[in-house]
Formats: sequence, structure tokens, C-alpha cells
Amino acid sequence: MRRPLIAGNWKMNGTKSSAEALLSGVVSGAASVAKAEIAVCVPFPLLYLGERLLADSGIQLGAQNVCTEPGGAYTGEVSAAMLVDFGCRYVICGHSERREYYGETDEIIAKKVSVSIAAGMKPILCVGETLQQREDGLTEQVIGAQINGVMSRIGIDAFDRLEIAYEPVWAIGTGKTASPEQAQDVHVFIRNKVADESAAIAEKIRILYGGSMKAANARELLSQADIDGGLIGGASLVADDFLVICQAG
Ligand code: 3PY
Repeated sequence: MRRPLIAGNWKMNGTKSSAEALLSGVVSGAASVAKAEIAVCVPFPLLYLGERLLADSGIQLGAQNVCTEPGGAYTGEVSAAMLVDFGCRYVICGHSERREYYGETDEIIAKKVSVSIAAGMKPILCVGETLQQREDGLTEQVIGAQINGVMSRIGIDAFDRLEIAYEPVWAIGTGKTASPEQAQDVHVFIRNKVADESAAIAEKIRILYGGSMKAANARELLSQADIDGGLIGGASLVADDFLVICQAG
């Protein structure tokens, strides 16, 4: 049985005071969440606050990016060891916003996944197709290539130590959501792809759905057999909404 994971992706949002209010709200409501594991992936400057406010809450802290290199002269970068030092359990790798705006290739993403695992964190590896690709019937081809692009570099065994998030690019920040059936179909495709290499890992691996999951649609999405949680954008910025999604998990 896979325990659902609901992870907030705050993206580039939050000040010290808004983050303090949001984290405190999530911590105080977390007791009402029976089953799901909860994580919040905050911007780097808020990790320090997150570590302090989430201590002993059972809620995991995560980051949204990591450097491919272990340390040294990489101005502006943050290493996996630094994230671990700040209490991070999770790190988002390969979000479509990073693929699109920062030119992250499968090679870079594979390195980020690899250094994160080596440092003891669990990467959340994001994959997803654009609207054009879906309309051209290329969804499986694109997602298959994104998974291969990482698996061929770091090996199937690493998939035992990561989570996958299916995030259709057309559903990110648009308010559009994949229907539960559309999402389930892609999740099955991803699980089968992992099963081609290892049936045991495929059975265990959590595949989250991301892309405008919100309080109103979470229950239906999360009731699908192969949707093992959510990576939550905008709705993770409102404690009550995020908690409703966590309760649906
Ligand atoms: C969204 O829901 O918009 C996301 O990108 C989650 O990562």
C-alpha cells in the first residue's frame, strides 16, 4: 500500500511573515490529516524558517531546486548537502518551469536527482507534456523520453529512492486540470514504464499528480488507483485549501 504524499510547491512566493503564518496554519491543521504524508517545498530563503517551524510536526521540508555540483565556486547555487543541513527531505527536480525557463535538460535533471539521492534526500522528479504535444498524440512519447532521460543515466535502482510527479504543462498555472481519467491513464503508463525495468519498484513508487490540483478536485483525482498524491502549486499557498487536499489524500 502506497502512503499518499501531498507536497506543496510554493514556487517563488512568500515573505518571512506570510510564510510564518502559512506554515503555522498548516502545522496546526495537520492533526486532522489521517493518512497522507505532508511536505512543503519552500523557496531557499525560507528554508531556515521552515526547519524551525516544522520541527517535530511530522511535516517534511523540501526545496524546489538543487545544484548539480557538490560545492565550491558556483555563485548563486545551493548544494544538496546544504539542503540536507537545513532539514530538507524532498527536492523538486525537473519541474517544467525549470525545463522551460532555465534550459534544464534531462542530463542536468539526472545529475540533480543523483546528487540529491546521494545526499539522502528524495527527489520529486517532474515529467509532463505540453498542450501541443498532447494534441499531436505525443504524450506517452514525451513522458517516456523524459523518464528514459533520467533512468538511462542513473539506473533503475535510483527509482526506489525518488517520487515521480506527472504535471501536464498545459495544466500548470492555467487553472485547467487533467480529468481524473486522463491523469490515471498517464500514471499507468509511467508505472508500466518503471515496471519494464523492475516490477517491485513500480509497485512501490509514488506517482503524484501536479497541475492545478485544488480543494475542489483533489478527492476525485486522488481516488484514482495510480495517483499516489499531489504536487500542489497555488492551492498550497492557502493553509485551509492545502489542508483540504491533504485530508483528501
Ligand atoms: C502547479 O500546480 O501549478 C504546479 O506547478 C505544481 O508543481
